[in-house]
Amino acid sequence: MNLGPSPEDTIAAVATPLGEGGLAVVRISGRQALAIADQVFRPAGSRSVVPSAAPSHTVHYGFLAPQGVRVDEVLLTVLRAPRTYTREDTVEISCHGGVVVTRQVLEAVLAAGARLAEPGEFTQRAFLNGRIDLTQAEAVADLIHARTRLAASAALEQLGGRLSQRVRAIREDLVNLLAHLEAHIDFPDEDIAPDTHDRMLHRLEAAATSLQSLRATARDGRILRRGIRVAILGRPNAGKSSLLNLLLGHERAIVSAQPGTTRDTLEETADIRGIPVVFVDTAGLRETVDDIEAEGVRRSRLAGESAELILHVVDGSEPMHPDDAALRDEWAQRPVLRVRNKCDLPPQLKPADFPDAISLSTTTGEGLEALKDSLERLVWSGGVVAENLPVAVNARQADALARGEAGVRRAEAALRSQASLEWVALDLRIALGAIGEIVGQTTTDDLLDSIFRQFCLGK
Ligand SMILES: Nc1nc2c(ncn2[C@@H]2O[C@H](COP(=O)(O)OP(=O)(O)O)[C@@H](O)[C@H]2O)c(=O)[nH]1
Ligand SMILES: [Mg+2]
Repeated sequence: MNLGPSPEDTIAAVATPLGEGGLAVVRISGRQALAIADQVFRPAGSRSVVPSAAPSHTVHYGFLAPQGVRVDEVLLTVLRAPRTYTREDTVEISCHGGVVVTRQVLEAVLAAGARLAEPGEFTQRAFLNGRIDLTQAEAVADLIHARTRLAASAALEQLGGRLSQRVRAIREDLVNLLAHLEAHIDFPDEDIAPDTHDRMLHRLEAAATSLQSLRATARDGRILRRGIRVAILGRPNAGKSSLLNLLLGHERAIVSAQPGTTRDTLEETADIRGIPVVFVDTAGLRETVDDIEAEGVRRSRLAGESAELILHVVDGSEPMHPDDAALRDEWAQRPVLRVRNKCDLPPQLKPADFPDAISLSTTTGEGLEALKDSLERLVWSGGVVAENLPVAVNARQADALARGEAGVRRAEAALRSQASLEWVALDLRIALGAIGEIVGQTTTDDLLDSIFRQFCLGK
């Protein structure tokens, strides 16, 4: 793992986004954090103390003044190990959020002996020092990157240890089982009693089922973290751009009575019932002699192919057009929601021609909630609600769960076929290794590197 020169280093970084803001925070963590703070900070006031003499969890007013030259007026927080994010001595300097000021504060701290932190290094230390496990470290990144409240609350659950608890419970049971098996291996003369044998099989089966059901949450996890792409498709003038604007709640796309107005695809993210949805508005699908429009139609088709879900929008105030019938049939096997738009006008479209369609009017907003309901139902595999959010594992966790489950199933098969207990134990150890990776009990340097590299600087 790339820890830099040594974990003995005291590290520092700007923890707030770069750019102008009211405040910025420079964070320092490590053995020398307080000594470094002493060098750069001049407390103000008569009863003031230097950072190294200050009690833990106290805030101090003063000046950042390396070598006696004032750089900024700041608030400095002293946090002593072990009750800190990294479990190391930590100092946080809140300075004014100007680009130059922030850089000067950071430079002063580095000049006093700190090293610039790598991305995610504070969190990496929290993990290495045992304050959080790997699922919790990943939850920190998920929380920072969350695009909806649902995604944020899922991340917070994981940060609180919801996933860890479930994984640890499964692991603990398998560890006990392994100890049991090993005792029998050590005393080969004693046969396993039939009912003990059955109980062992039952426990392996239960563990495999639990691992499988955790892994099944990966789809929801992917949706929460990455969102889904929904392409809005249909003929020109059906009201696709109007629908995009309605879904976003603001006028993003140009709406016009002139067919062929939207020529390029245009995408924007909206929060639909907690789901981050990337809506892609497209050019109307029709035969055209205009080169630019033809390119737009080609891109629409591409958008439709790469989207997880299609919103097929049809103008309900007109009879079914052969092009729409062709699109309807073309997408029969795809996840698609049919929208019969312009329901504020007298209907001309026969329901049988466009079955299961949601009646909607982008003009009056009628049908919008029904559309969101359908979208929500189609997206989640189970009933996900914010108050009762199940765990939602990420791709790395799902991969480890799959290997864990495979190992448990092999152990189960070996035990069932009366194979040597050594084989059963071997498969179980492989499974335990994989399960241990989830929380970080067993890890490799590469794995840790790839996880923490995704973090922002200063976290
Ligand atoms: N009456 C009515 N007109 C609509 C509705 N939705 C869109 N329109 C009109 O239909 C025309 C085409 O809309 P637009 O969103 O640009 O369609 P697009 O080509 O599919 O993107 C515009 O004149 C809109 O004002 C609706 O629900 N009711
Ligand atoms: Mg349009």
